[in-house]
Amino acid sequence: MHLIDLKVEADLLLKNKEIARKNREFFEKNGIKVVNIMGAIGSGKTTLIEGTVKALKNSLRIGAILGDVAGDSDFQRISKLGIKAVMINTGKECHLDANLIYQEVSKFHDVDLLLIENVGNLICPTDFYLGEDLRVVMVSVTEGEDVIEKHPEIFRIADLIIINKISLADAVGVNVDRMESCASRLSRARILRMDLKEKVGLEEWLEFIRGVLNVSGNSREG
Ligand SMILES: Nc1nc2c(ncn2[C@@H]2O[C@H](COP(=O)(O)OP(=O)(O)OP(=O)(O)O)[C@@H](O)[C@H]2O)c(=O)[nH]1
Ligand SMILES: [Mg+2]
Repeated sequence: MHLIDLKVEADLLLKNKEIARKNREFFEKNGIKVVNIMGAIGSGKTTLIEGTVKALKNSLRIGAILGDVAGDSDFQRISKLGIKAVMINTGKECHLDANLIYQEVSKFHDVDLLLIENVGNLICPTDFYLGEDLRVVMVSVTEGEDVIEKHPEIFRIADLIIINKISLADAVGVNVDRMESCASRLSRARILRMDLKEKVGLEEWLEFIRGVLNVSGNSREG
């Protein structure tokens, strides 16, 4: 990379950090807990948000931001659950950035929990802090046993790593133990095995977000 490119990249990341700090201030001022869900294309990020919203929407005010390069299918899936949702199409960019989130945050001033689905890939979102409380990185067994090993950086910044679709592991010839030990070599994050189709791991996930984000699932029953 040329020196001038490195300078442009450093400036961009610095600017992103500044705006993420503003997002952070907004979230803290309004008591909003924010989860940035990153992960591989098709690994189950939107399905996880659907499961979370269905389980918690009667006890918490939940909002969602759905990031995709193009299209509104994730937005449609989440909107029809009756929560506040916004779609961000990034066009040629393969990640959300703090400024894109900043444009939308005021719409979520009255939520308890904001779930952000980042653009599906395991590279670009790594460097772009959005002001979130928790970073989740999701992969599924169908991306192959070596998917974690090939994308170390994003797993290093994760607070929680999810390995989804585990009931398909035998069918695709993947050893989940090996995926998990690779993740634990890279990161001290908790690792959750999941299969959203079979409802495996969803309860643990719900407990995790209640606990780590210190939100009580019983505070707004009704
Ligand atoms: N068998 C199986 N299929 C799953 C599971 N979780 C999600 N899926 C399916 O996998 C496909 C992709 O799931 P999504 O939730 O849309 O994945 P995503 O990560 O949001 O995908 P992008 O937004 O395109 O990156 C859908 O057809 C889901 O129904 C699972 O645990 N097991
Ligand atoms: Mg999705």
